[in-house]
Amino acid sequence: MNETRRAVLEALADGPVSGPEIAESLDISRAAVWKHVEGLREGGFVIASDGSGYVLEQVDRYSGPTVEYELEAPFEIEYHDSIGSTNDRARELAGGGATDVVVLADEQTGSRGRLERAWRAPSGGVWLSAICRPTIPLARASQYTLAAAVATATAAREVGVDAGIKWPNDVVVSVGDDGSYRKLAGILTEMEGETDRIEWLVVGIGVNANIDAAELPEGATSIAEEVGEVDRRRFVQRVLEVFDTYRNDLERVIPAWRDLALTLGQRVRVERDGETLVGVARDVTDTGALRVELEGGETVTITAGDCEHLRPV
Ligand code: BT5
Repeated sequence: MNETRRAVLEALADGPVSGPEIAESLDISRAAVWKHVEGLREGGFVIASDGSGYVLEQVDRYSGPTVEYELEAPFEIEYHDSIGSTNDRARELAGGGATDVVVLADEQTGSRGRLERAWRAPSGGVWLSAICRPTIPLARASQYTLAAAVATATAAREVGVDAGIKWPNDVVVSVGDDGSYRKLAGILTEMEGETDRIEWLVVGIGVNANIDAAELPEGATSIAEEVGEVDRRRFVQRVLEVFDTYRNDLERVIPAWRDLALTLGQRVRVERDGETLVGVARDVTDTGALRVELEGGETVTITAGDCEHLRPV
């Protein structure tokens, strides 16, 4: 949103205020005020007008301008009702030099999980990809992914979902105390760069927000299923705000991740170099690798892959 439109919006939020008053205080024409008011209405802001002037009444629609409004993080939002994959679009923008842009969609028709697995993304979810250009070595990039998991789990907990993190970065709700869970959100980070420098990083976050479980794959859950529908605008804002806090303070990511992790202390099955290993997950390293104590007593470090929670023996 450009500066003038933002200023008009702020004046309306403090309204009622008349068109001429806004025109005078911002030093623009009355016709320009009218154009901005119409533009804001199209962007999802409900603006009433009566004898005393214009006033901002409601901000509940899910759109780029409404998510940017009152967002306490420096992201510009590019919103789509429907798109193939927000990560694909973000990669395209990143290649063109964009930074701190978030591609947000109501629905995705060709979204991806890790290892090119398909990701179901019907209307009603929160599907976003954030473009970042951090000045960190490649080895620390995983902290951005972990920060995204922390942000998502935190925002979900704030709306009452009993969410936790399953290594490496699934946000899940546990069911029963035997280690089983339902998946609420997934994260896919993609990047370009060299060992000592990251060119860009796209952090893709997919959260099953206002979706019926029937529309999701087996083993998945949604915020609507757990606690009822949420205000997606506010939810996205919280995810981005918490993510922004942690990306600016990477030292805090691993401790926060540990606090939210359901995997630590669990019996797990993991794959390493085609080998299946079973043991108890003990900790994560500074780069987010999982430390697993095997049944024979040896401890191994798993840097990437999938992990399954098992029933305790
Ligand atoms: C992930 O992969 O969990 C990462 C998902 C990232 C999706 C976001 S949405 C915004 C952005 N744009 C994209 O195109 N992608 C990102 P993975 O750990 O590989 O899990 C994939 C598996 O989760 C699939 O094989 C299914 O079993 C399951 N799955 C698919 N859709 C799901 C959903 N909506 N909820 C829960 N599980 C799902």
